[in-house]
Amino acid sequence: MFACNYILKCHYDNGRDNVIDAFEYISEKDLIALIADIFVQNGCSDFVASQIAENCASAERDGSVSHGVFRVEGYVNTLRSGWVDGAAVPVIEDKAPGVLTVDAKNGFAQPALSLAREAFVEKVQSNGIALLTIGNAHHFSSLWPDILPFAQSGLVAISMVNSFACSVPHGAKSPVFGTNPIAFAAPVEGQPPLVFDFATTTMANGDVQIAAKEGRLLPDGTGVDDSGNLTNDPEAILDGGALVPFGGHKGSAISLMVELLAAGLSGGNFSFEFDWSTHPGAETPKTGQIIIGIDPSFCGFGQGLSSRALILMKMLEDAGFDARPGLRRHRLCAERREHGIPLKASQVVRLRALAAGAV
Ligand code: NDP
Ligand code: PYC
Repeated sequence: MFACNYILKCHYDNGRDNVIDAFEYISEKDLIALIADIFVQNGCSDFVASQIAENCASAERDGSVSHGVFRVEGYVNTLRSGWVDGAAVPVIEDKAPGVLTVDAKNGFAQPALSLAREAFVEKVQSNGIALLTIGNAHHFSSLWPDILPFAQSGLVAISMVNSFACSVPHGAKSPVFGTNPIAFAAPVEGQPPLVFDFATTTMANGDVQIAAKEGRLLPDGTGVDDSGNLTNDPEAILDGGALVPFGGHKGSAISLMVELLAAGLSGGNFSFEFDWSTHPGAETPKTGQIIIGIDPSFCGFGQGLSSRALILMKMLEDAGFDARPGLRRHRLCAERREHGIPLKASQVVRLRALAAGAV
């Protein structure tokens, strides 16, 4: 454990400091080990526990708070409910030169991807393009950790996953879609890959939950209440209400595409199709994921994609664009690998109690 702990203080005009919360810096390695212990305690195989723990810790490390340590409790509740199989052994099938399918056997998507990754990359590199589908799977995290490694080895990747019915399609009356994220990663010559990854709703459900916990209102138009009226109250969205797709009918159509590709192609459930009420405590959607991989060396007129990407990135910089998606995460990752990951002391106490089997 890193020794470097500190207290976050709030400075007031009267010159006195009020303590808001104590923070503790924990190394990535220690955080992965702590979370993996928790998952093993709750029925995961060592392999699955290490995969999910690594994923969860990397989300926290790179500032994806809605899918980092905050989600550990949700994984635990789900494992305890028996909704997911923490020791599932995925079945991988080579269906065509450009198609690999995985049945995650009611387990988590990340270990399934990990087992299929090498064979999938071979397909992408021999075929120029390939599709990986992962069905019967639980994805409860950010998508960018799934696809970043492809771009780091010169490939382009696009991934989509559907979740649970908590988004009302544009013009509809009740939720049908999930928050349905899309992620994209591409190599940029001499620079970290370009990566974006976001929900196709106004906000991820995880961020709505965090706002509700912290008593914060959301931006206008984030969702609807149980009568279908627009609301910025996270409690109303979570309690019988729903989110809405970003960008009106345009985001709604993209969310529809994610349902069709992620669930329709993988054989997983659409976001409205599964009933987890039989497993109280279950929080992980049982749906599907796809990844499309492209090897740019098969395309273009000789100049590689990553050098073309660099030209575009330079043009964007010249145009005053300073918010290239992915750069914030790469920066945080580098900083926190050096100095550790800051967690609230209360979070660390809770993680240790879970790992000790005390709660
Ligand atoms: P955000 O709205 O925070 O958007 C994240 C993306 O947009 C990142 O690529 C980020 O780049 C980029 N970005 C953010 N702000 C700006 C800006 N001002 N200018 C330019 N780029 C910007 O994401 P969401 O809250 O919608 O999603 C959060 C996470 O939740 C995602 O990782 C997603 O995969 C996950 N999720 C998972 C679900 C599941 O079923 N498993 C369901 C829904 C969401 P940067 O990386 O540099 O910050
Ligand atoms: O934050 O919307 C979300 C989400 C759904 C499933 C996992 N994360």
